[in-house]
Amino acid sequence: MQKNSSIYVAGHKGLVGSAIVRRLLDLGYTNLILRNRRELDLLCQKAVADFFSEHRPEYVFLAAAKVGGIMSNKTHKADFIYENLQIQNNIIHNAAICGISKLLFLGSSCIYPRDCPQPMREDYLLTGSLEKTNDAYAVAKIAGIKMCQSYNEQYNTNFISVMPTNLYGINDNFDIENGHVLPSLIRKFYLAKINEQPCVELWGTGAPLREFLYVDDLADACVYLMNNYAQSSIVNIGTGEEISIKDLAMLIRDIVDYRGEIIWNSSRPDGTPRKLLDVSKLHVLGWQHRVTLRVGLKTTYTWFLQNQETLRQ
Ligand code: GFB
Repeated sequence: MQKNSSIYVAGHKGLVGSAIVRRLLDLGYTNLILRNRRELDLLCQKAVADFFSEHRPEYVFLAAAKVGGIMSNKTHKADFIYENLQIQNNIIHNAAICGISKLLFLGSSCIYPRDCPQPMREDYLLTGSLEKTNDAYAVAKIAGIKMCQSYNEQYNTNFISVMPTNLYGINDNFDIENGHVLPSLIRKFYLAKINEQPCVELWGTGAPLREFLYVDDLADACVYLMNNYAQSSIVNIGTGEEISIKDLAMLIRDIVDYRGEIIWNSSRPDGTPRKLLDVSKLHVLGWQHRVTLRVGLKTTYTWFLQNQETLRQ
C-alpha cells in the first residue's frame, strides 16, 4: 500500500476495524474510506455494489462481521450465519468485480475442529467436526476463506485470509450476556466491586484454555500482512501462549481489585476445551506480538473506566 492508496476498512466502528484504522493513521496512510451502518448497509447487495462502483477502493480490510461470545453464538446461530455470509459475499464479490488491488479477510480460530491437535496449524482446517456452540459462525468464516481462495483461482484476485485468536482491547463489547469472556469479566468484577457484592458468577468450569491477543497487535499484523503476504493459504495470528479461564479470572479480579469470591456456574457452556494457534508461519513471515496479557488488560480496563458513558452493552 502507498501512503495515498485508497483503503476501505469495512467495520471501522468495531473492535478490530477501529484498531486497523488507528494503525493505518499512525503509519501515515491518508486516504481511508469509512462508512458506518447508517451510511452503508453491508447486508444489502445493491448498496454494496453501488458503493464499490462509485468509490473503487484499491485495498479492503474486511473487518465487518457479526461477532459475540459463547452464549451469543449459541443462541443466535441464524443471525451469525446469515449476516456473516451476506456481508462477506457482498464485499468479496464486489471487490473482485471492481478489480481492487488486494483484500484481507478476517476469519477466526473457531474454524478449526473442536478436538484439533494443539497448537492448531493452518493445515488442520476441515479435518474434523466443529465446536457446536459456534458452528454457524465458523461455517460462515470457512465459507469466506473458500470464497477468497476460489476468486483467486478463477479470477486471479489477490485476496488473503488471516485467522486471529480470541481478541480483546479498547472498543470491545462489554455486554455481560453477549460479549466475549474477557470484556464480560471486566464488567462483572467492576460491577461487583462498586455494588459491594460478596461474589461473582462466572460460566462453565474455568478449565478451558484460551489464547488472547491485544487488538492493536492484531491490527499491526493485518497491515504487515497486507504489505508482505500474497498467498491464498490462511495465516494464524496469535501469541502462541495460553491461559485457563480460571487463571484469567484471577488476573482480571486482581487488576479490577475486587476482593469477593468467584462462583462457577457449570450449567453454562465451557465451549471448546483448548484453542491455541500455531503461529510459526506468522513468525517465519517476520511478525511477532508485543503486548503482554497483563499490559493489554490494564490498558483495556483503564479505557473501560474512562468510557462508561459510551460503552457498547
Ligand atoms: O470468549 P468466550 O465467550 O467464547 O468464552 P469462546 C470463553 C470461555 O470463557 C468459555 C468462559 O469457556 C466460557 O464458558 N466464561 C466464563 C465466560 N465466564 C464467562 C462469562 O461471563 N462470559 C463469557 N462470554 N464466557 C468464541 C466463539 O468462543 O470465540 C466465537 O463463540 C469466536 O465464535 C470467539 O470465535 C473467538 O472462546 O468459547
